[in-house]
Amino acid sequence: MKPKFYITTAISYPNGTPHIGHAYEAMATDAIARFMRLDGHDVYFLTGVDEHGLKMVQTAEKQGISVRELADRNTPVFKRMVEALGCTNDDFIRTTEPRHHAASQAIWQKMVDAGDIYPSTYAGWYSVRDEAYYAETETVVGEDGVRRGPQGTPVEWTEEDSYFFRLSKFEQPLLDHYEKNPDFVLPRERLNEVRSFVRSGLQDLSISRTTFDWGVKVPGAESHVMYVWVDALTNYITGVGYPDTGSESFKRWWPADLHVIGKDIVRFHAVYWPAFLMSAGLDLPKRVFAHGFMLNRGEKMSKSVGNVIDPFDLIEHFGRDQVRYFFLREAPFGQDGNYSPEAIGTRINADLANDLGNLAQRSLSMVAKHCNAVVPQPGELRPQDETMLAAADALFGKAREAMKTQSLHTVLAETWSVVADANRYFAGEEPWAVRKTDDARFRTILYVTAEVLRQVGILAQPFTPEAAAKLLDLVGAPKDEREFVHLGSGHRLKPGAPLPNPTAIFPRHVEARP
Ligand code: ME8
Repeated sequence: MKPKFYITTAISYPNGTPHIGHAYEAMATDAIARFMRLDGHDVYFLTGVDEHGLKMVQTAEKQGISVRELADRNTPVFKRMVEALGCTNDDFIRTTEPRHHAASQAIWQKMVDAGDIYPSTYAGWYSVRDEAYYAETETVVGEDGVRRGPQGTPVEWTEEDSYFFRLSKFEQPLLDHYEKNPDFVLPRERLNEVRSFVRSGLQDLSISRTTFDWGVKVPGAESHVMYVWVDALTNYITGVGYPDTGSESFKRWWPADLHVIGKDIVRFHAVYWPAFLMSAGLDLPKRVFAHGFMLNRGEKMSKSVGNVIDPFDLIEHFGRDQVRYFFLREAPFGQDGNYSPEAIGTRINADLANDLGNLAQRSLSMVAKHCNAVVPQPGELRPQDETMLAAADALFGKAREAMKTQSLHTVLAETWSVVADANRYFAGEEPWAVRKTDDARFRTILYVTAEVLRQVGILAQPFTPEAAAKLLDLVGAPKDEREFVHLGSGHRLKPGAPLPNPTAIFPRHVEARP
């Protein structure tokens, strides 16, 4: 039986349409899911939307519609975005679904049974935009007189009857868990932040609201709805069949292997979520990876600045694979990155159209024209051929090593460095000149180039799935030999295999503005 890998994105608030940050997270998670599948894992990939919370309530009020209508209007757009990006998710969860209410009530009950939930009154600061409670010491009053939380969003004073979760009880267990599992949160800096937050002392957490009724009802206290983060985090277990912990699905997939989230919501995933799970007697996820923010030329996207770019426009303008490649290559995964239409256009032209696309086009056209459109028979290999093939054969080890810490950009950088080697090799060997004097050598150069392209194609599949499939067709890689076990020297291209007519895999992108 294959090893399992359960991976999730955060679930987005559908209080508006999706932005590039949502798209970034979805494509990165999809690339990891595809990588793990190609690397022999049985993968379950969950994404979805977080439809409860005060932010949804307030947005609906502003728009003069019901919260349900707001969710029904935007959720399908998130679903379409995930499809437009080519995501291979197995499920798309909405937190308003009955299965999710049942799961949230069940985990709540477990926490009650453990003695970790008690009624009291909350009085403190709340940020609607972050859907987060902050200690007074975490807030500051700005020059404009507005009090803001640590993420810069306004907070409002909130006082109401509320149930509390005994978060304070989990201070030491959490610290012990971080100590024993130093890769529980990556990148490492994020774990350090979390650790110092926990060390500074955990207050019990207000986990229900009584001033609005949009949410999951608290079992046995119908006037309370759960604090949105209690039910939102629970989506990760709803998605695999909770509360039926005896089900095949739950036993197979839980605990999650990887939660991919943005750096602004680490506290919820690395403090609250493991504490809820410990209280409920459930296993903890193996890892939380916090990616950075995608900034438009260094600035945060905002409607008022007018720099919000619609993911659908980008995909339509540049192409799905191109957008995926750009975002996953441009910024180290885990750090902030910048994008602009110019930067996307430049990268597409340089890496995809020129480096990979041209090499494939030039070499395979020669094969089509001069080698009867079959994989050429190589002659004896020279040292430079061996070196070139060895670089391609070494790729898989490097990629797998990089993926152990979700270093997506490293996988791409290593792969494209072999593409650069192959360009140097091809230019240096001058097959167009050699053809006139030494046909066997000519075929060898083309064979080696095609074999390098095969391995590059296999490794590019998680990132640029359509173009990679096309490249693999063009070099004659059998359809059932495109997984990572087929990388390296054991599955070289078979001389004589027929090849289709070479067509461009990545068109050059001339105009840079969407
Ligand atoms: O936080 N760049 O939802 P959300 C990169 N519902 N990532 C970004 C980003 C940007 N500019 N802006 C947001 C929520 N994100 C909760 C999650 S999970 C149980 C509940 C990321 O719609 C953000 O960090 O505000 C988060 O991981 C995801 O997009 C959804 O953000």
